[in-house]
Amino acid sequence: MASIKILVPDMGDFKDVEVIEVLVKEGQQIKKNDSLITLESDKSSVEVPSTHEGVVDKINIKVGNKVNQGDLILYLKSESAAKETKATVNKDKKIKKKAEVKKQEIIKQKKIIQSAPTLKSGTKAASPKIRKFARELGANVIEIPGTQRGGRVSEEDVKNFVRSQVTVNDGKVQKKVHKEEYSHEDFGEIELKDIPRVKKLSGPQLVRSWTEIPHVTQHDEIDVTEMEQFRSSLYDYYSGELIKVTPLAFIAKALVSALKEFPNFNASIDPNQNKIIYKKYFHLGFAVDTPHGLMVPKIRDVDQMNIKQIGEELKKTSKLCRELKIDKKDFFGGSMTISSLGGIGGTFFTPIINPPEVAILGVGKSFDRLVKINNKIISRKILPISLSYDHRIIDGAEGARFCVYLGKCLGKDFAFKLAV
Ligand code: CAO
Repeated sequence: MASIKILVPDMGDFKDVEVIEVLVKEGQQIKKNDSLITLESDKSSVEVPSTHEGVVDKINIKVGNKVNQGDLILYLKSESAAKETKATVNKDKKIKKKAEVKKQEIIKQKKIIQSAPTLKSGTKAASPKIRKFARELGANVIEIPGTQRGGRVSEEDVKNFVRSQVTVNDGKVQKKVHKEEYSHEDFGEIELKDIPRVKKLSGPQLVRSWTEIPHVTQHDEIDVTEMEQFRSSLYDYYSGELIKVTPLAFIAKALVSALKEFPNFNASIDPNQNKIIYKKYFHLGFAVDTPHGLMVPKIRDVDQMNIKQIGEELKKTSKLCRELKIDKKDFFGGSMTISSLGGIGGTFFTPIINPPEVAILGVGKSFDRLVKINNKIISRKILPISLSYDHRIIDGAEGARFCVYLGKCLGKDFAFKLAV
């Protein structure tokens, strides 16, 4: 079996082109024309095919290397190569022709061939279509934060990025230039750190929500005195042990009830068909504070759970998030989100809707308030809530009714019913 060298072919004007992907492994059996490596210049990327079939013996190239015509890619053990020695001259011509065709293809179409999911830093995974789309909008795909698996860039990421880079002045689109009058170090010592990965991923989604959705936030207060008494009196029927559930489990149950009563809150807008999608399931999102940043996993079919099960599911899911063991799919497919800061503190805030959902319920920390009832001053437990909703789908009156309904669900007449 002959050992032959596979070299980088003629790439025309392309010099010092970066290897962004090695597509074969040592010991791998490959066919003629199988792609060996992907090269990427600032204009395009191209896969280099094998000139022979055989077994990859030794790879001489790494991701990140800069290569030119004639550089050694790998050694290939090939039976067919031995037979073909005589025809080498013709072969060379064919290879050159093939490389020439590739070159023309690159120049003419500027077509970018899909790059690998694992890339060295400084390069980005994106399909040829997305790269082309980004280029057409004047964006460099390398600068765009990708929200897909492995940081892959989607069309939506490109749009969000471009939107974040421009302002519209008198109908003219202008590139945003963030220029501070002074730099931070002019005022003292500073430290530069990378934005954590989770925050980088959630950033474009938050910008999209903030800039695209007309938010209205309705604040309200719910008297949860009886609910709280009931919560602290929950015992396991068999073991007699106290059941520890936080108010959030009750709030989740009440929210499901409200979603059934107000289907507009369990909906999404389909911008392509200009329609409203009504969801028949009740998968609630919960904002979870983790050391890596905010995550919003979904708990599925909350309508089929009792308070205790919701409490357990909440603990399990938030643990998975904090240990970065949560499945990516669990961040999608929600009905509505609850963002509870009740365990930390504070009252009202303006939660940002998590698209494609159309509403989010913010929950603050409950507090005691003295109120006059039947001429008596008594202490009641008050829960502050802040409901943000998409005004394109939900009217103010409906938002207010939703809050009133939630108040009833968590109020003295209904809290007990929620537990079953
Ligand atoms: N009022 C008063 N006390 C509350 C409360 C409320 N609304 N909500 C929770 N508490 C209490 C709990 O009962 C618990 O008390 P004990 O320690 O005595 O049992 C304590 O506060 C801590 O609760 P918790 O926060 O651990 O649990 P939770 O079920 O309420 O919340 C979770 C779980 C995962 C949502 C929460 O841990 C978390 O990460 N919250 C932050 C969410 C966030 O960052 N939101 C902002 C997103 S930006 O829009």
